[in-house]
Amino acid sequence: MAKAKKSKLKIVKAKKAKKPVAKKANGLPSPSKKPFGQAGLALDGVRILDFTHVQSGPTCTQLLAWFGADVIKIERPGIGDITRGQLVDVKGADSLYFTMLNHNKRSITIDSKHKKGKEILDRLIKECDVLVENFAPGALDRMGLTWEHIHKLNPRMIVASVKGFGPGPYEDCKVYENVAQCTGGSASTTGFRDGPPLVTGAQIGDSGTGLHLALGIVTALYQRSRTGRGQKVLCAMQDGVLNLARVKLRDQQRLKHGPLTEFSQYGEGIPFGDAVPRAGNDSGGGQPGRILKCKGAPQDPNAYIYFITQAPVWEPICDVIGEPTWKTDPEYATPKARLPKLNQIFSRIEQWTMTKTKFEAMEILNKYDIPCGPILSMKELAEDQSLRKTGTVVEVDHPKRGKYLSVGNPIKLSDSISKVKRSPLLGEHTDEILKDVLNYSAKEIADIKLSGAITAPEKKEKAA
Ligand code: CAO
Repeated sequence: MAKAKKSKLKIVKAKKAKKPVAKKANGLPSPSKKPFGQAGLALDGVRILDFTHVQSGPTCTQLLAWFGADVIKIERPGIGDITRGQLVDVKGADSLYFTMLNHNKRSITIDSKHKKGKEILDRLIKECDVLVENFAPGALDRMGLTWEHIHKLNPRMIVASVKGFGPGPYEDCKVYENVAQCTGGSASTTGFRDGPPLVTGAQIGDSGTGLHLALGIVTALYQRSRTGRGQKVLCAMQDGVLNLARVKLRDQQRLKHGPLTEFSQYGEGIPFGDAVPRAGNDSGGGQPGRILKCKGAPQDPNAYIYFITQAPVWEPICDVIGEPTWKTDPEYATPKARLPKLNQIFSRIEQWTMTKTKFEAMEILNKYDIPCGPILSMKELAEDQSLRKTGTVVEVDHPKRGKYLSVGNPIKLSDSISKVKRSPLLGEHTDEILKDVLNYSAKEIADIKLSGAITAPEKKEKAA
């Protein structure tokens, strides 16, 4: 692992990591005496050269930073990650797009095409454990940072990349979120049967692939602890989306053996084609489910609840909705008998849900273990106190924009601290990294500044 050095963010605390684990009399480690999530930093001592931008790569390196890796984000002088200036809400401040994807990182500006910039990057490669990038295909090589070059400088280096596609006909294409959703099988299976394909709001192409990449990186680090060798890690966005849509590939194969009986269209007598159709809000788990109106709908666009008619709780469902005879009536008593009547059954259940708010319905149904979930708006999630308590929604303070909300680390480790720290300003840690990580002297740093390798062109003119 890279040597831990001092940083203003104090992400790396090498001393703590080296403390021996307390042993019980039988020689086995004792559980930590610290409260949940306070015992240390899981990735303490891991240093990441973060060459990522936009969303997919930054999602990955933010997760690693939350677990305690020292993430050094390389940005283009004067410009930085393009998202700093995208969807700006507070003039003069980094956008929420950027701040919410780059917590706990340090920022250094380096022109990677400048001779001196290349020299700095080479020194960073020797000091880091992992290089993460999501440039367009070939861009890293064009900077001179080929796998061979990197591996020669640091054979332990793991080089992790997000690309739109894996090797194949589209491997040279640039890809954004919705392109990945469309090419990974999500869009063709999302939406209603009689409408066009739909993309989802969850960023399964970008953030989903970033998550996959983070797993690839920690797995490669684990393997390196045995082999001593770095390796390449590649996550293609198309592959990531397809992985998340795997139940639809399941259904594609089931189609050969007959209609998909849990789909509404089966009950409506509409024949299936040769590809998995869009299922609307039908549940994909084999237990029929729908989104139903609650009190306040449709004026309130989120007064809805997801309701699953799970077979084991069919009897309580009948009691709750006031149809006790359906428990024994052969027309309704078995899942098979119900399949052709799902529209009628759900419309009866909706008559009941419309008499309750989504929260009242949730409370009643949960007493009987009837699976359901209110449709929560972003406003409701932002105000949810239980999510604040667990750190899943956090308030962060930023010197230029003030307080804002973010999603914290959704992965909770009982022994690892996961404190969310604000994103860095562009180049905020340039001097600190040159000095503390790369051991450049004050004179060398001054020369580097004059060279134009770490400053934007207009600043270079002023200095000259
Ligand atoms: N110094 C100098 N040049 C730099 C630099 C730095 N610090 N950082 C980046 N650049 C240069 C790159 O070298 C590249 O130059 P060349 O084209 O001359 O090689 C140039 O900036 C643009 O890089 P790019 O092609 O990656 O960026 P783009 O805005 O044109 O494309 C994107 C963006 C996302 C479509 C593309 O990067 C991509 O397809 N990435 C892989 C898939 C991916 O992650 N998509 C998710 C996007 S949303 O999360």
